[in-house]
Amino acid sequence: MKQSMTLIPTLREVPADADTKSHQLLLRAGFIRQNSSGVYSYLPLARRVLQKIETIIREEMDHAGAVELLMPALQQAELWQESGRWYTYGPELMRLRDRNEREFALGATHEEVITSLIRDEVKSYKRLPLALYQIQTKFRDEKRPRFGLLRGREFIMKDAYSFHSNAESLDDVYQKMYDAYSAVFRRCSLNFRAVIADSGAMGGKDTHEFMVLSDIGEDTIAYSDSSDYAANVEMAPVIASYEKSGEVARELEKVLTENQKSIEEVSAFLNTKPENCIKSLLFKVDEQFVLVLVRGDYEINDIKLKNLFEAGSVELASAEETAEIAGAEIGSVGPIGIKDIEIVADHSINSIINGVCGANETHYHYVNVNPERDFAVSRYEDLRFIQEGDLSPDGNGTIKFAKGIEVGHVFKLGTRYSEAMDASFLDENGRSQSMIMGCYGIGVSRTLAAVAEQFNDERGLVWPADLAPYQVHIIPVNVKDDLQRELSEEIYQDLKKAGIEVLIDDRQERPGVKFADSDLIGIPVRVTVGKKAGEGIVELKVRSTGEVAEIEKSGILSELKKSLG
Ligand code: 9G3
Repeated sequence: MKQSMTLIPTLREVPADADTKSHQLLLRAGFIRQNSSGVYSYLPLARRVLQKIETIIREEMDHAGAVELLMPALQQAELWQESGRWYTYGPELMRLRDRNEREFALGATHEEVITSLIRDEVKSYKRLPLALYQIQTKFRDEKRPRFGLLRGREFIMKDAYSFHSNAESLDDVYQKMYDAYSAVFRRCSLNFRAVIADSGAMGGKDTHEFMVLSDIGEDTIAYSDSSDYAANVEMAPVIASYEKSGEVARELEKVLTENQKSIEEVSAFLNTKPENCIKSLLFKVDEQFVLVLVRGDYEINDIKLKNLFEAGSVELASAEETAEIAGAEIGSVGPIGIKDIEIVADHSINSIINGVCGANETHYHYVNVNPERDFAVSRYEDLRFIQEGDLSPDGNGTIKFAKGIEVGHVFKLGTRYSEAMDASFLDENGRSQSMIMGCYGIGVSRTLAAVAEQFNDERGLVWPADLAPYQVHIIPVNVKDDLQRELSEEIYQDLKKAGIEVLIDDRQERPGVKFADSDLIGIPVRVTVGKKAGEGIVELKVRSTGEVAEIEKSGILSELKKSLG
């Protein structure tokens, strides 16, 4: 490809609103341009990288036994009403009306569409298992699009769905997809971990997220420093034993704690420690209020709370609701004297003797609080966030945290959609059963950004050979010089004939501009045709290592095969 014929609008300056390295570089190197918030055009270089990522995904999906189809982005509301999600999703689901005022959603995901397709076409267990995938644009009206392609409102996803007559078959395909995802991200040269995740609103049980380790990741991974245990911090279980101090229980006492609200303030004021305090927070779980207790040095994990109650929504009670129910402001709430509200506690409460808690009276706390003596708890559960230094849930080593970018997510869905939408089959005994489903997603455009985030240096992008938009970048230093222009053209033709993807910078630009652009774009190998063109000598430079070598024209191909691996 001649650079004078394509569109690579590089920028000198760093765009002000670009908030991460990959976003800055993809803009500056002329890979993407923003159309509106969270909506981008993929310019020719980005399109070529996407194509390579998609090819890797197709190869691994096909190898896993999945078959590609393409579903509509325009999805009739009736399908989402059948699954119930028309009513549970808010403004994030983009909706529109057609010319006849009929309601549609722009596809945020395709469980409803694929289930409605399969329920019409598959009736017998003999046709199962079936695994179908597509690579398609998704729409989600994110409240805060950011980080360029990492969190967009329109993005490219590979989404796959599998249908089974029994759980073993789902387990088999789930494992095949899990292995396929590992292969995809390995072939994309990404530093990733498969982590145990929370299935959230998707229902079902097993689910794993594929996380690319990155400081700008929005998810926190809890991983063991001595085993391959890794989980999304939202769901990592806590296996902790809380030793009780041997002290004798003292008499309960109410004390004035004027304007002391936070655990830190109260414990300091009362000359004790946060781990001796009972943090009490009122939550609204679906429509009922629940008082949740956790030791003062820990945080309540609202995802665990939601899963415990199998709730649709969990949120902190407002200050007004708290005042009305506990008769005090949020910093003075406690379990003693609370009426008609269920009280659940994290196991960590068990270690407290002569502790501190809110007195349900603003500016007052109790000291010498002893659980079970001074208040009853309906259930002790694992309700806290795991912390660094905790024992790893697999018993091996201790937990450390890392930030991750979620690039893939695999789910065992069970019959959540097939029951809601009546996708059933006749089993070998002629009995009608709901199909068992799995679903599997890869953020394709997000993967491109994750690669850009992982592979760059101070001069620009540094694409891994298998994903680069081109393999070789030919730079004639001065296109007005006949020798340089002709030799560059000759090498360009030779490489194309040899099946190498080559970009030639045939623009009439100063050498400095060409080299800066070439570093920015990040093509793995550069061939510079300069002063020694007359002797048939060119310079080869490997972008990732900076290694340079002078090569005879005749030796270029063999050299390139080495550099490109
Ligand atoms: C929506 C909106 C946002 C959503 C969803 C639905 C996330 C939604 C979860 C999934 C589950 C799997 C198939 C591929 C793999 C992931 N955000 N999810 O369902 F309407 Cl607005 O997408 N879907």
